[in-house]
Amino acid sequence: MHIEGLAQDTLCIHASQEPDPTSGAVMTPIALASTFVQNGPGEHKGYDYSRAGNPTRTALEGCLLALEGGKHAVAFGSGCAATSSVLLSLKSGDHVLVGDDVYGGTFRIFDKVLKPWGLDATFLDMTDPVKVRQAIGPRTRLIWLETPSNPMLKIFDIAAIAEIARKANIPLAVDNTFATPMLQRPLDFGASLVVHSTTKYLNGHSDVVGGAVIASDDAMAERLHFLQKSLGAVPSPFDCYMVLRGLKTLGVRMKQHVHNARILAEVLARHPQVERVFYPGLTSHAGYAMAARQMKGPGGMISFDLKGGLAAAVAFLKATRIFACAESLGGVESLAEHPAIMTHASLPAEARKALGIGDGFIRLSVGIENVEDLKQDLERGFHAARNT
Ligand code: P1T
Repeated sequence: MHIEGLAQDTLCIHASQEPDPTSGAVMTPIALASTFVQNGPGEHKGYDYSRAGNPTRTALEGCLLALEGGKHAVAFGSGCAATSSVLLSLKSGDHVLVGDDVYGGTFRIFDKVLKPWGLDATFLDMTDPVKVRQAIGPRTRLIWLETPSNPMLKIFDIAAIAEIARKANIPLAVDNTFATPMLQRPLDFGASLVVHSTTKYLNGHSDVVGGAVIASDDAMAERLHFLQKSLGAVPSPFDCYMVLRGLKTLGVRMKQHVHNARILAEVLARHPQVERVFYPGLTSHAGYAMAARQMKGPGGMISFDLKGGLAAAVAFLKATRIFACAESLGGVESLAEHPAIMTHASLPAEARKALGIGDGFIRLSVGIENVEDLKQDLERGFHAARNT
């Protein structure tokens, strides 16, 4: 199908998902084979061994690249595998500028895995792009950021930072997991790479762990394909199928996530037990104007500071019935978690403190349930927190 000119919602359902030419099956087949027959040595139909390439994976990669507006997409077995593979395209002695607020597992890759190998990283609040330019050193080979960031929901100006990166001849990688291509396409703003944990909104049903990188540049993509094949952190054909299946409803899901999150953020902002709310759709949020410029909606993630510290936060997280206390995000079901103890435990205590991830800090992944039910559920949490 010619996809030029088709809208994002249509691409989710049709891009790279042609009916199977051999049977006419409307849904993409799951090619479980680990190896592919060759007419003679090196004579094959484009696939030789499933780690190097797989038809179901190709279909997923095609859909992701259509959605992000890239030239190449490379799928991985997890978001962390996608992140690691991008970083392994660098070498010992190189330096990376990293947004100061990233997923705890991403921080851990920099701090505990690649620092001992000689990859140097500086974590920096990128709200002011001038500071990014000033922090670029002679060994800086990559700029990496999340926007909205995890878990503070900071918004960084992708176009301004991409322009700084371009002038310095350094690629900019944007982890677009929180926004998804439905709300923000970093390559359109000049980023070179988009990274995803497909575990989250892209799959959308909390039943797959996966990742992907979408690139605008041939050489970078070639290197990533090489790393995908060489390191072998590839997704299974079944998981590729699952993400493709989830992607079909990404458009409608994101609309509902945003709808519900907007309403809940307002409820939290007015609540007497809430100290502060972090949601890019609230006018009180530091990144509100920037989010309105570069995003089509402020997303489905909200963080807030609950009054009463750890005891109140634990009581809250134990009391909600619809918001399950669990790590991860982006599924149809609502989740709540405590970043200091859960997703961001691998950050040093001082780094968490500097960011504002305290004992009463709670992160919500707002699902697509009925919003009145979600409101009542939050009130259940507040009620329990009051009694601590
Ligand atoms: O879990 P995995 O698929 O490996 O993805 C890692 C990852 C990468 N980037 C961002 C922005 C993420 O949020 C994550 C994973 N995050 C969680 C599990 C979480 O609860 O925040």
